[in-house]
Amino acid sequence: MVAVRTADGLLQDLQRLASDLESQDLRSGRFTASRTEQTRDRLIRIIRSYLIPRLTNPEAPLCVVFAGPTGSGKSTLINSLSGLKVSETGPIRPTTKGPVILASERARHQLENFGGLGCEVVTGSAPILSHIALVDTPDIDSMETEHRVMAENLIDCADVVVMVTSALRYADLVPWEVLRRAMSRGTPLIFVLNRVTGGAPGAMTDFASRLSDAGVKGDIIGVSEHHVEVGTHSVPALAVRELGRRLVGLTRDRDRYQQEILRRVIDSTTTQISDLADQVERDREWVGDIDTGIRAAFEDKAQALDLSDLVTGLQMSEVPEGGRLRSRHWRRSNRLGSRDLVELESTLRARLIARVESDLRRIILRDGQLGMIGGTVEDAARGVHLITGQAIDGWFDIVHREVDGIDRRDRNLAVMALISAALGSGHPRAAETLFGTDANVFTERARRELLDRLQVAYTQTAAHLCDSLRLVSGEREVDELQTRPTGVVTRSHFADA
Ligand SMILES: Nc1nc2c(ncn2[C@@H]2O[C@H](COP(=O)(O)OP(=O)(O)OP(=O)(O)O)[C@@H](O)[C@H]2O)c(=O)[nH]1
Ligand SMILES: [Mg+2]
Repeated sequence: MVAVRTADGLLQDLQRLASDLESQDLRSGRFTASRTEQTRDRLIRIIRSYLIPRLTNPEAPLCVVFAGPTGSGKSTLINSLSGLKVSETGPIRPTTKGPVILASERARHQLENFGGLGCEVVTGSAPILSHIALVDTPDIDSMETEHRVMAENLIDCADVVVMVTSALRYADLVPWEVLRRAMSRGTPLIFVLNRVTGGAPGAMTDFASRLSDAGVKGDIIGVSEHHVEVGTHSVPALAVRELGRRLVGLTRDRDRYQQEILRRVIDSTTTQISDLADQVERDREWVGDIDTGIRAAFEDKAQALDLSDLVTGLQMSEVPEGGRLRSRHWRRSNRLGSRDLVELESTLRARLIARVESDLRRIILRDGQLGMIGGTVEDAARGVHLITGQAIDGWFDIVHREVDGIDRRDRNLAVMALISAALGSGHPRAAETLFGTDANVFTERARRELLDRLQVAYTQTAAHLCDSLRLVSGEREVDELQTRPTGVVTRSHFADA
């Protein structure tokens, strides 16, 4: 009888930990989101699909997950260990496309949802199945992302991982990433070097030194090359005897073994949760710095805004000084049509937008940290068009209102003279001729109004850029995720360990 003894409340603590992970918004910005979320999803899966079922259902068989590259012989080994044709094998790669589990009939219902995946469970009465379930996985080196993800999910819920590598191709096919991932969870690993032939006696030692060079620990079992029986898709029982013995050996002191694995997985999972919480805090600080940096840089640019050359080359720079302007003849022959004014305003509008946009690009290029946000720049540039465009249109409205008191026939000219004077160009006396002695007041007011509006546009552009980076800085607490794991570890000190 298997009985995993743990302190009261461990299960509830794990449930809460999983809920904490699920409910926290761990994103700190567009560029940190997916990495953090992937880690979080994996830790939730380990708690919900491995630890909690293991604790609530201690009698479930020990799950041995066979993983490895396509064609390494996983399905053939599983068929051979069980003496049945369970899993399709074959020359067409990859052959196994979904999880197939071989178990005793008694354990069927506990395994249909193994690893949170719908699994095909095939039952049999081979002795090895009395305490063990053999889990066949799709290839881990798959071109099919779906296969790889499935295999990774299954490995995350294993009590033991059997990593199968073919002696024919192992040199370039050791899946280091997957191995490290399996080890990071605390799962015991057994390596099978499959299809070892008499012609390559050094393969086992060579394989062993490759693993140890990479800091990977685990027993290695060699399985010799044999003829595969056509009907059963298996090699003779003799070939897998040592592997079978080793696996059955694990179930002898099942209680102790199970507790040891649980403890290892709890330790590694809780450590990773604390690390994740720390990482999220660091990410948040980092994005907080970016956020502050962006806003400060836009503020600086807004303060240093220079409008002096904006009207260069435009017709408005030719507004003459008072004497000629006073001449009715000149005014008649140079009367500004409203279409000319619209054209002039639209050129000026484009120049102002281009100025803010070029400041935006300069800020982003100057900041190395922002180099990675490429696509966001275009998004923010579109924001500049909208924000700055609105600011300038509002300004034009004001300028038009300022000339209300002027003779209707001279209004377009007055708008131009005011714009020109506000931007520091044209003859100051031109404005004076049209606006009288208050010309300075009009000019200064228009100038201030434009600068204020542009400053707001800079602030809004900075906010828009920060928004499009989806920066989430420091407010939300990850305290729960930093403290609760410690409680879980304390409780996981089993009564009889
Ligand atoms: N001669 C010989 N052929 C083998 C042996 N083991 C596996 N094979 C053959 O190698 C091919 C691949 O074996 P599978 O068991 O399907 O490999 P797999 O790891 O399950 O592959 P996927 O399901 O694609 O991930 C099949 O054609 C097997 O018949 C062996 O010991 N000797
Ligand atoms: Mg297979």
